[in-house]
Amino acid sequence: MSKELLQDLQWRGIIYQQTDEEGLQEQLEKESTALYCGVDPTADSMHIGHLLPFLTLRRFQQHGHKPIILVGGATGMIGDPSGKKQERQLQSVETIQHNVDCLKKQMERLFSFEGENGAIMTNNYDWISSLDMITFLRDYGKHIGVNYMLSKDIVSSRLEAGISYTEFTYTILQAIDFNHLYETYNCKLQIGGSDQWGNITTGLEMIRKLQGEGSKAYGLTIPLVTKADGTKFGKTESGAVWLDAEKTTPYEFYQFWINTADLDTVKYLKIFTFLSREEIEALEESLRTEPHLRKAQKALAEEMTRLVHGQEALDTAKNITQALFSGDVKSLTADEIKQGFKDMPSYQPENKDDMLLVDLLVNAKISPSKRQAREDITNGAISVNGEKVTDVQYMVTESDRMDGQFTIIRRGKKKYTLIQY
Ligand code: 485
Repeated sequence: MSKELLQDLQWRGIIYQQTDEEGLQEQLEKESTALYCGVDPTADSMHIGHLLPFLTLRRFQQHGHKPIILVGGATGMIGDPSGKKQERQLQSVETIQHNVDCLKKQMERLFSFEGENGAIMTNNYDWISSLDMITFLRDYGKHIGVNYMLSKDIVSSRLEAGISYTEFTYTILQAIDFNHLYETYNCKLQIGGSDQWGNITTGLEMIRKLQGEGSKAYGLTIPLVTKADGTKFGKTESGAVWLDAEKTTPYEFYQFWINTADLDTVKYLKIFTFLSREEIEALEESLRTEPHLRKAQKALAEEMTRLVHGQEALDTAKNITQALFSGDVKSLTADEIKQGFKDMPSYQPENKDDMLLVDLLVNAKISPSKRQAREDITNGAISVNGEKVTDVQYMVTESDRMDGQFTIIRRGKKKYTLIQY
């Protein structure tokens, strides 16, 4: 069973580095194994960059292993120097606590906590905050050599720019976590992004020292997600792609995935979705023989939106996409309009008076001049709430307001503007 799991992870391209490939294979075949991945509460939401290690935890869970999710209430107060060129700004205790609560809620949606191998949620504040200085130095610090720490890429790459004693110590805290979870849940494996290799191996060192040479634990890292065009994955013009629907609406989330380049789509289907090898290979074939249908991108966007936001939000996102594409926007609800038009041009008239469409087009900067506005109308380039208007005397009135507050103007095929009263 677990042979299949590791083979599947290999096929999907989810494995970057492993500390002991054969040992781990044996361990996973032998018994249901507890494994963990941690995240620090640096923000009140995860973004899609965080998703991959946690989806990987879920793949282990599907194969009978036990996932432990760790939210770093303590480590978040220190700041992981991994991958950071500069010292981090400390966050307030209140902010960190708020972020911990938000991240926990997001995790609850991603995992099943029921049954024998149900997920476990932990917070390292529970065991690290009560550690006193003397115990820290005698029981843990003593086992990790400074030379060993200095030799890690993370630290050596920061020596020139500078690194505080605080951030330098971070890796020991994460090592204490691994040892704690090893003792408490018999947790034998830690996974994380490739930047976590140093922290994971420090944990293995700590376990070896504290649990004896006979102890066995493993580390596995996941590659950084790349894009074929060389730009950074997970960013749009408006910033990171968040899992929180308030920050990135399900419609924007859906759009992000559906706009995946052909060259990246199969890779993302493999690493992010739970579609089977057969399903993904069929989509790959479709991408090759009928790319204009964008079946693979659609499947990717549907799977990811359903996974993170649920079926209902996916239906809404598809509805908005379809309406904006066909121009038939009349059926949209107020919530759908808000989501769909979040990043589109909008205009707020000074008052709610009736207005000549020509004037509205100019005021909202949809047409550059009155003359052009009249021309646009007579040419049939303008529609109001999805209906073409060709009368230059057309008055925009209360009856043109959807839900009493929105008028949607379209110029040409794609250029939408939202008039908000
Ligand atoms: O015991 C642990 C305590 C904290 C952490 C892990 C184990 C968090 C870790 N040090 C960290 O900083 N992770 C990043 C974060 O929190 O944003 C990212 C990693 C990325 C991937 C992701 O978390 O940079 O590679 O592991 C889940």
